[in-house]
Amino acid sequence: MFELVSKGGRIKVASHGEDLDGLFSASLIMFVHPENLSVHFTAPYEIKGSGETFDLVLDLPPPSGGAIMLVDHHESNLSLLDRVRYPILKPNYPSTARLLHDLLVRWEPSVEEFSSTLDLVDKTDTGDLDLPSALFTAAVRRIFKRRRSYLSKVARDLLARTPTSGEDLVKLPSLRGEIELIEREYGDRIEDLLSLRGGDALLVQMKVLPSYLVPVVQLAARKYRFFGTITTGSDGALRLSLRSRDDSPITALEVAERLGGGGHRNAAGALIMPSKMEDLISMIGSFMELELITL
Ligand SMILES: [Mn+2]
Repeated sequence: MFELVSKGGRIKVASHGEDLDGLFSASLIMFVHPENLSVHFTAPYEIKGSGETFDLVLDLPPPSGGAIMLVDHHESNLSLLDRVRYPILKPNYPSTARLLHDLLVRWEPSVEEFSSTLDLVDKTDTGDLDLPSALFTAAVRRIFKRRRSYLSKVARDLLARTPTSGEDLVKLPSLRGEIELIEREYGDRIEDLLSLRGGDALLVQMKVLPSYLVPVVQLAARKYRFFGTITTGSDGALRLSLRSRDDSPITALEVAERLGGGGHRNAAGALIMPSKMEDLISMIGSFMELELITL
């Protein structure tokens, strides 16, 4: 099946450009097929409706233009497999990079040397972030928004450094400048946020903080039974990202679904019009004490 990458011809790959799983999946392909490769970093909301065609799609929904092969672990993409000639989608995998590694290793045993980084990828992709890995994800998202072709450099850095911790990630030479910039500009606010006492429910409306900092803001989530971030899209709609703990009287998914969104039980999201904010506040407020802050 890996004729696709082994045949030596030009291959066109799309991977998720907003997190470590997508980047490291791209890194593994760069390792096994270094020549004649074009990697496009994109996001689910961009590629899903795209008429473009790819040879290989990683950690993303397949485009409506179709793909030869898909390697992915998102259950939500199962309904789109008719767009792919050879789909490999395993929702039980914690990361796409691990699935890709397991497929590649049979054919190219030397990918084994990157297995120490896979534990870190699994951890970050299942939402288990520490401050350094959250800062890494924020930096990647900032680059994705501004100059995404630079992400190839970060992907190559991951191969060269084989990071095994969040500390390793923020030390990647290609990211140092970006991380320092974020810390300089927002370090104080981040520190305030992370020293919050915790409680029942907290919603953070991000007005001054840019939306790429959501992964960092969400570090405060574990101190609350219910937690959400609210960012404003360019079209004026509000993007909610919700988290709940098992001791919350209402799950993130229940709230998201009532607002037309979806996701997982304790991590879900929705896109709402600003006029729906009242509904959101009264819905959560009817179950527990709710704090709302703007940052
Ligand atoms: Mn993933």
